[in-house]
Amino acid sequence: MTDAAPVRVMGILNATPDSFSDGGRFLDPASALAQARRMAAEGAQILDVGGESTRPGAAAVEAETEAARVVPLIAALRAESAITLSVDTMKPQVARAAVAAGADIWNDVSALTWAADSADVAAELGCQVVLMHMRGDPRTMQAAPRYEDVVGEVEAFLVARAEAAMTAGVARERIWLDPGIGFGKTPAHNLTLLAHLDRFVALGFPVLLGVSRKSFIKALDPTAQDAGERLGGSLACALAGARAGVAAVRVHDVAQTVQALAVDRAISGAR
Ligand code: HH2
Repeated sequence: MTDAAPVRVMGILNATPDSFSDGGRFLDPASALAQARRMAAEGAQILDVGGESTRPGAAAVEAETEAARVVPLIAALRAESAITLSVDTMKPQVARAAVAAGADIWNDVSALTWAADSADVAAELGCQVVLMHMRGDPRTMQAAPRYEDVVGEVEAFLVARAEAAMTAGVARERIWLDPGIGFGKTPAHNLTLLAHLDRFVALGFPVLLGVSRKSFIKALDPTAQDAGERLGGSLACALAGARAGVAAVRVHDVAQTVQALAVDRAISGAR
């Protein structure tokens, strides 16, 4: 039997016109709600609702526009379900409104660096917080990223951001870490991080891994030019995460990921 907790699956719901893989599909509230229900039925334990794309080169969105995309959706989901809800935003004012509407987690790809008061707001909200590593910002991050030691540098950044959050008053047990696959990294950097996920797990915080359909997969399979053709690579990464002990994987393809993780876990349990 395996004794580690099963990996949780976080379903991605992008209420945006321009996300790299599902942009425009769930901007309309009825289709967003239908997708959320589908992902919950398929076994997602967390839903991550975003209103601003963070794909390389994405345009920034005003807080009011972003809040208008995500807050009514979070309120509607909270009214009908007890599922854990996460809001994917860098902006404290959007996080504040989302938590008031029922979000449990603030997933911040800027690791509470986007605004001067981000860490204070996170402490005040008392929600869980995901601190993700990114180099630069989404507009600039893929311009020739360089590291001497990508694992060590990402690790040092995440430890520093966790300390800053705790200094501001965020409780240790509310903090998650995420190495930020694809955020200011070459395909080789992403693979090195994926090969050393145990280093992040060893820091003692739950680790979130977001790899689903990301473009580094096409560096390994040039036929996978479209994001929708990267399921196999996404599942391989999810299994690597599970074996390294991550707490959750953030995915577009919930049913397939739940099945792959269940089979992998059953094989481990049969040893
Ligand atoms: N990746 C994306 C967005 N948010 N959050 C965390 N914690 N970790 C990630 O790896 C991560 C994230 C990018 O993926 P997606 O939401 O599908 O696309 P877009 O940013 O274009 O909306």
